[in-house]
Amino acid sequence: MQRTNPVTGEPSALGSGASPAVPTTLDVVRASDLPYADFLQHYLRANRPVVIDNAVTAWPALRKWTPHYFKQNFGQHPVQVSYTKRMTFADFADAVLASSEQSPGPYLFRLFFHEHLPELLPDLIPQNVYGFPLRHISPLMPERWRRPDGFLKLLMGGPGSKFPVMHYDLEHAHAQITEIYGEKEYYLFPPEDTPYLYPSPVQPNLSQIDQPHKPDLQRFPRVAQASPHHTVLKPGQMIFIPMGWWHAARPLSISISVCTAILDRSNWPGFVHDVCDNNTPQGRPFKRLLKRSYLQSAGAVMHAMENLQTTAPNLARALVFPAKLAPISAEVSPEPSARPLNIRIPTA
Ligand SMILES: O=C(O)CCC(=O)C(=O)O
Repeated sequence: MQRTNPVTGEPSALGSGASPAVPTTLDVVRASDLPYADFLQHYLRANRPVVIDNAVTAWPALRKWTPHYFKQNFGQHPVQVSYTKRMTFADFADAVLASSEQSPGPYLFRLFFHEHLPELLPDLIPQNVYGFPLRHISPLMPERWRRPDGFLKLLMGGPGSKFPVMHYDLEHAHAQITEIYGEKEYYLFPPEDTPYLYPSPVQPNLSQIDQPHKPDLQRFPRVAQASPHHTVLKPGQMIFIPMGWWHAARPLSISISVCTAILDRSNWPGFVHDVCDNNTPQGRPFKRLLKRSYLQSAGAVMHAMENLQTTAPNLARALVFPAKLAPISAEVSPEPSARPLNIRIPTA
């Protein structure tokens, strides 16, 4: 008898005698049952993915954003679709509307709001409290990573399209993606599955498996030993993707969502290692040492400020500066979305 993938219902890859493991369905937790402190403890700091239902309910974007809305209101605006592709929003929206499994259209993943379309920011207020970017906000962060919006960007595509490649995020970033319109499917794999996921020899955070929802087991037999996790994200839901977790995303219908990065004590050591050791050209050891020393000291100060706010909140409030140097939640931090940041996002 032919085996089928229990999620997609499609035939499993043939010929290897193995089939992909049955995906684990990701936990879905209602926002009303998940105080922010619990999210930090049970998911963010436990490096465990989760889907939060009703993470945002009041965003005007939930009522307004469709491909037609963007076409009518921003049609002539150029959009950076991918690293190499730019087109008008009208052409992009038409391509999304025409996208199908047989003839996939483009998938937008490089449109940073503050840089390209700050006019849309008021539609994302109030901010998603679970997507609070934490240390990205701190004035102690070097400018390159000081992003009170957590690198807020727009993701959009139609059926048949997909985020180009299964990957894990660089710099040990945690990610959160909030669905606004339509449905998008995610496959996630934990960091310990890396040996089974065929990392690219050139860029090891990218997998060579092109269709994680129905992997070709003849080309990629080891994937049968991996532990897929699965969900379909719906409007108002957010997925939290912890650092190092491989993820692949594909719209099941026309899908519009937004994405941010989160940096805190849980991913700080990995972040410091990546930005000081992994990405720095050889031959500048002194500069690297200075950068590492600065980030380690800044991390220690932020840690102390964060601890003070949780262990002695009244004292921290009276002192004022702990929340300024290292705000621990959206409650103690100003809304970032209301004002353009006037920043350039590095393209490399
Ligand atoms: O398209 C998606 O939902 C995934 C986005 C993502 O993984 C990324 O921007 O790194």
